[in-house]
Amino acid sequence: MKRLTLWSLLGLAIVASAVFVSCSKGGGKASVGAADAASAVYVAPGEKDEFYNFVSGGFSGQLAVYGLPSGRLFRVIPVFSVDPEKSWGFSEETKPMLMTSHGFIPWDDAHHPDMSQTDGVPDGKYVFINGNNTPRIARIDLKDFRTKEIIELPNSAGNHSSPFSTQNSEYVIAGTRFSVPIPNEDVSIDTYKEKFKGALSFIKMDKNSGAFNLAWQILMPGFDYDLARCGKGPSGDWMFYTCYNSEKANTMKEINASQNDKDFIVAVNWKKIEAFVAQGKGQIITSRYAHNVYNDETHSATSTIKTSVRVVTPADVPGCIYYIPTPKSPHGCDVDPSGEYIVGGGKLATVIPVMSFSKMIKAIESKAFDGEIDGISVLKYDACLAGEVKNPGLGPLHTEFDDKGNAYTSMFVSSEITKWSLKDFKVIDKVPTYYSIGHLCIPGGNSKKPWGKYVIAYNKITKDRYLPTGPELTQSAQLYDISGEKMKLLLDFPTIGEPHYAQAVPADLIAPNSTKIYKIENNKHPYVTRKEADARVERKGNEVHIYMTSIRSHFAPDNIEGVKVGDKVYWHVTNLEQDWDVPHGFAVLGNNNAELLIMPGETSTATWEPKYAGVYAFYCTDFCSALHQEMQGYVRVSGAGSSTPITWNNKK
Ligand code: K7E
Ligand code: CUA
Repeated sequence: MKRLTLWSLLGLAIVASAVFVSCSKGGGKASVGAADAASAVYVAPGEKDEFYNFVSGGFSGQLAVYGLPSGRLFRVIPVFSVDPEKSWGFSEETKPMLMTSHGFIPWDDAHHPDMSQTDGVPDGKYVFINGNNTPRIARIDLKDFRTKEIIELPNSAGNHSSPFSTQNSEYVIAGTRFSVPIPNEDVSIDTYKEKFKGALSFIKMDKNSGAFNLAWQILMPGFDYDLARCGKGPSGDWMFYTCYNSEKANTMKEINASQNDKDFIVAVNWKKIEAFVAQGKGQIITSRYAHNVYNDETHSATSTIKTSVRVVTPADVPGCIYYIPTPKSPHGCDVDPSGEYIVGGGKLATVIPVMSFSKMIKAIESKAFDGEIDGISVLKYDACLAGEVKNPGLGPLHTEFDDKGNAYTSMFVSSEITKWSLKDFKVIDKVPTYYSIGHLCIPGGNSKKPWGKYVIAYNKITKDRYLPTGPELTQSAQLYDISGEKMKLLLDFPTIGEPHYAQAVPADLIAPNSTKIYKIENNKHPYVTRKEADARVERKGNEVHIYMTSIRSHFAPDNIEGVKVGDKVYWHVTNLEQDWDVPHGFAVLGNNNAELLIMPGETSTATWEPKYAGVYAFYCTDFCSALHQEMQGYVRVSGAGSSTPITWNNKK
């Protein structure tokens, strides 16, 4: 009952803080003059932004790309979603990317973009992001800003403490927020305490190709593994996960998972476990999961169902896993640039606990234990504690770091960012956010080398900040200057979906490597048409394959006859352009799919099953030239029993 009261109070505090700040309009001393702020974020026409910002779309399943400091939206990358604009999940080539062991799933809840790293510094190659609901991890290639791989995670549910890269992207790491029976089977939920386990997954990444491979899973006690972070520098061999529900409650978690005064940060020595696994330790168990890979040469994805995974239990890997007690259901788990401090965001705690990696190692060596849980030693809190940040605000969640020895923690309940020093753990500054900040991001702020110029707040509620759009308002980001002692609010900008975590890096890490075209001679699509003279139509039973080309400003062929009702028509359209930024589109009347939007040198396929006899128009959907309106054609559909032969022409 007491906990319930606490939560109710926190709920009131959210409302109170929102009302309070909404009355104070603009944030008082925290904001600079409007003209100064405007010039600080102004990117003049023709100029480019200094940073890319990759922001999770939350329940949109997508990843948004903004420029900083302008806050301009450049691109929405479909990941765990279908996107009619880009035909993602609609074209034959991309459908396999959304396959899972449960079939085609065109949606997920994407929270945590993380970037590949080299020596602890973001390297601009890949962004990883989690699907929370049907556990998946995606890899997005920053050469062409496309999702190239999605791996499903078996034995997981609520893939939230994911994905986080080790300091050389040897592994991308994922953890389950909801424990489940492993193997999952038809058992009473009351068997939670005995049967349910929390899987922590280690996905090996090939540094050259980026290819994923689910290397092993650790079957942990049935807690809720909430967030995670890899160590760096001295702690580079370790992973840290916050967990709550050490009560192992399976009902009324709001109360029952908030009983213990402390939950844990789990410290895992992945390097040692890797060595154990290399000796064949652990066990291969049956588990079904999809592994989807997009091939840059065939411009097509394949989906494979895998049937087993290696699992290890803590008992298999002695000396590799420890619990560090951490106050009150911690959420965020963040490691400072030196790799020495691990910050827990105890969302119900009144302080921010900061753990010391070197003290943790000493505590392990001197066996400063406080008992054990399921065979895992619990370290003494005081033996690992570096210090506590006092009076940081209410509801600490996530922490990022600058390059001057400071940390910035988001305060969900009191809607503010608190800046504090890693030297003495004293609060230096606070600024209000509008409202209910979740994650925050500093360019490189989770790495060894932050580019500490800005902090961006990602907020859950915007109330009166924007023009109203009915009951649902946009969620938003706010950009603050952190180059001085005091944080200064510069800009609000709306975001897509619900922004959780984000990554930001200097533009010159990515922009120079950006793909301009796909070379037509490298196109190995099975239905490619490399030149207009090869354009044709082939019937195979009731399948009709149209080998079509597009180039400014016509399709070949553009008149087709001989399709019949009952046929399945595949439009394989190759864009012959070899010029940057000249896509062509394709759409045909009555198509149950989306348009195709085909990049230079790419082949893409729309499937069409015409229902009625008649003549149908098709056209290019992308205004590609002065004669774009002429980029059009007709297909004749005859009755099911007709004998109209397949013919086509290549009129220009
Ligand atoms: Cu704090 Cu899903 Cu990272 Cu959102 S989580 S806020
Ligand atoms: Cu091609 Cu419009």
